Amino acid sequence: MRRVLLFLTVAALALVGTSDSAIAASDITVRFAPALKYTGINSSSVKVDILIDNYHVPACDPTCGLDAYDLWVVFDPAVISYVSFVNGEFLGRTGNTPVCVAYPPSTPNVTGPNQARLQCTTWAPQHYGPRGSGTLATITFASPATTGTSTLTFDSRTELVTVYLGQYYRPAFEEGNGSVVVATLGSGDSDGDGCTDTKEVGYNPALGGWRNPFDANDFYDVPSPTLHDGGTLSNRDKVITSAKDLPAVLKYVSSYAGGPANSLGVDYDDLYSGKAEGLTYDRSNGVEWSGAPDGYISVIGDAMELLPQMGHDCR
Ligand SMILES: [Ca+2]
Ligand SMILES: [Ca+2]
Ligand SMILES: [Ca+2]
Ligand SMILES: [Ca+2]
Repeated sequence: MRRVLLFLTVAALALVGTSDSAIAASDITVRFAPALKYTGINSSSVKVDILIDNYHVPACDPTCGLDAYDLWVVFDPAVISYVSFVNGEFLGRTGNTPVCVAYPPSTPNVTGPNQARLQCTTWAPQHYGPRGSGTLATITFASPATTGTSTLTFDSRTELVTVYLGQYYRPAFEEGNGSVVVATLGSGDSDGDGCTDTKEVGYNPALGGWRNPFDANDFYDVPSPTLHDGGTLSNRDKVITSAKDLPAVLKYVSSYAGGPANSLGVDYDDLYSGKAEGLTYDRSNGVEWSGAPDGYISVIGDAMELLPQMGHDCR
């Protein structure tokens, strides 16, 4: 995903040339961090930061900065519930005093049941507001006794405001959406990728953490000996190594769904338990780690997804 966004950004810059205002419209971002937040059920403190990157307003560069913001966060109330919203360090960074109002979900005439709003402004500012990057706010959710995934997005009314010489500026910005994944913490392996749910929601990637317990593609452990060589799914050993997993994936490189066998005689479409065996080795660029099969196995699209996971161990 990050690679795709980078490509789109580069493509957009190429299209607009060097126009200051057009670049400014695309290089400010407001995003959730972490973009993926994992939690167990029955937590009351699932915290997600809202970060701003590269805030500036070309019309009053380099003097002015952020004077107010109005964040509308949309989530799935069937999966998580809203607890609180607090202003971060960014808005008051230059010495002004932020004044904030938080509107919980279902505030009459303001927010719907799936929205929370945080409005902060600097009252009688003595200084120009901050420019650059920092933490705008932190939102805390609770996860009830149910599992699921809630995406986090910004309502289109979200805005950033700069006041300069009596003019109001509301620069355009890119939005980085997020997700909160609520999992049952136990010894089970909900997605069958070899890492228990508990390990997947942990914070250490080398132990299988920072992953989604409902995404079977984010732990790139594959059978070796390969299905092509008569192996079975039980040849996955719950650890990702250069001795087994990398050569197994490389063996399938240049095979694709509906295509002929590659130069090693490996055919994506050969069946294993009624499914194309290439599916077991095929990945794409995922949110944090490898993502779902995309029908083609290559060095760039697949083996390169495995390398950052080398040594990750769920045994
Ligand atoms: Ca798992
Ligand atoms: Ca997983
Ligand atoms: Ca392995
Ligand atoms: Ca692929």
